[in-house]
Amino acid sequence: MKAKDTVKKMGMTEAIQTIKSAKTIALFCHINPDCDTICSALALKLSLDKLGKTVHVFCDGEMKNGVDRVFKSELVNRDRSIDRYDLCAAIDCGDRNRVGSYYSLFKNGFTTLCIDHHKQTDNFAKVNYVESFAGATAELIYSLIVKIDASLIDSHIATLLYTALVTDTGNFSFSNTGERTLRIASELLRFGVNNSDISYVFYKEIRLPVFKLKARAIGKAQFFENDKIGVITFEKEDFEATGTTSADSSNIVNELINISGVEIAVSITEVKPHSYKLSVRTGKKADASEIAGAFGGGGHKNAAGFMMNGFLGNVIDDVLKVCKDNL
Ligand SMILES: [Mn+2]
Repeated sequence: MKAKDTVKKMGMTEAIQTIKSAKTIALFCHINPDCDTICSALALKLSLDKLGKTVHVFCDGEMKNGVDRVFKSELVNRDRSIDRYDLCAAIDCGDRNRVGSYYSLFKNGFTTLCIDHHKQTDNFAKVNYVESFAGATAELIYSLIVKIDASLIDSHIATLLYTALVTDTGNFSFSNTGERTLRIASELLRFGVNNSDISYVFYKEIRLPVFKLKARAIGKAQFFENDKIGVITFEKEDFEATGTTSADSSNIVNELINISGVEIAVSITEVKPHSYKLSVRTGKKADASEIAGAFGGGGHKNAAGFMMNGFLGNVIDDVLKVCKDNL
């Protein structure tokens, strides 16, 4: 336990020093933002605002999939009144490309910081506070805020951090849910977080059009390699028939990985003609980040994503080859 504790604190002290000495701070979320990147950045912003710092949040991407339900989008500040921040911090970004179009602004900072929990991080910032075993970047953000001044945390900040924990750990069910994840979650509940509302919004509630999309997609799911690989596809006609958009397909792949015996589940969503967004979920054996990595994408061991172009049949063939090698 001692050795692991030493590793755990790597970068944290330096991260706190850089934050404390900066007056102007820009926080950068990753492209295709999820709750962890957005809620972590906003929780840090709202905390540092209380210390009188000027903190702007930048995000190259639209808020969707319920992210917009837990915070006010006007907090994501896209104004460019400051060219050079004292500190630029990338939140939940496993590599520099995840910062997206704001990367030039990021690297122009007097100093740069990366706060993250992804495995393939390339230490692209001057200071890197990275713990790949953390359940969510929000765990690191919580630890930072507590170290800076625990009294900064209020119910709104706690709700943001709790939401990030819930969504990045699959409602505390993925293997990345650690002892610390649950301890932090329990500490956050003391601030009046409505945990059952958050679980309902992200894990139970479904709109009727999305329910119909799900039924359609599940109806045409295909299975390969003795039913160890499941593939689900969403094409333009599926969205048109149900009154949904490609954003509505995001979590349906989880239905496939829950089938006993399925080791790899892939969802293939048409985002524009001949352009597909792929999401991979894996069971105990396969590594989703390796599969995504083969196509230039990234993620975690059990959940990863990437883009592919071409005809749907070829996309399925190409991804199946890599999946079979990973079984
Ligand atoms: Mn994350």
